[in-house]
Amino acid sequence: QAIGFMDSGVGGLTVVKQALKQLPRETVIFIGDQARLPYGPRPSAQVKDFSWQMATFLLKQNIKMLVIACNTATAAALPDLRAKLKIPVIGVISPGSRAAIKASKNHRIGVIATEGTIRSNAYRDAILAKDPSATVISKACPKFVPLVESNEYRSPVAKRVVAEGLQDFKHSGIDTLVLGCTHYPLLRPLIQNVVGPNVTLIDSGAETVNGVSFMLDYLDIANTSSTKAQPDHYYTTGSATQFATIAKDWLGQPNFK
Ligand code: DGN
Repeated sequence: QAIGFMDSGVGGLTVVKQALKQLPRETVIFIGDQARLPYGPRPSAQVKDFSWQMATFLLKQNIKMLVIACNTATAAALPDLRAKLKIPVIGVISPGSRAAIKASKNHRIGVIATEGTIRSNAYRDAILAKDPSATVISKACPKFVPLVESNEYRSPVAKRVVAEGLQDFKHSGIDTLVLGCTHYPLLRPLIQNVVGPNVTLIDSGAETVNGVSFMLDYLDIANTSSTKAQPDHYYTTGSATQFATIAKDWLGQPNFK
């Protein structure tokens, strides 16, 4: 049985990349809802609806675990999906918050994400629940996702947009910045360049996959044979060509269907 990953677009591939590295025997089935992207500005009820539709699609492929590889969908739909599904459901916000608290020495943590995630206060609440002494400085960066989806994430335009988006953090004193949208790790070099080398960037993907690995062991559902039980599959509701270009660049050469 496979592990299902879902995102509004290609961002979830940053989580898949970690899964391919850390869990090479597990089969990945991924869906990106590029036709209806971005999720960030949409009302939470609609994101919940779309998330349910993607989860239903993945369930039909007989997945054993669902990873919501999208912060916006995690903020809007995690409790709902957990209540409705019989398989374990893992989101990216708790793991990202945990990693940020672990990394921060001065308890000043920045969070960048979509409008939907920032509006939900999910990161602030999760960080403060684990570290009440933390100061959380949040900023929505709605211009970042389109840069990634249009495959412009290394362009001079991206450099300018990222610099403008992160202005607020210049004198904020943060030592840790959460990339609270799964698209943002593709902009990582540009983001690091703006905030400087002393700020630790948190990519919740790696931490989320640690959680997936733990759950697989804990529930005794890891694939124990030496190879994948079936090939990985990647689906998009949008343009397969556009998806494939970014996926190839980011992941290497996955099998597409
Ligand atoms: N990748 C999604 C996230 O982590 O929030 C959001 C992208 C979007 O739809 N704006």
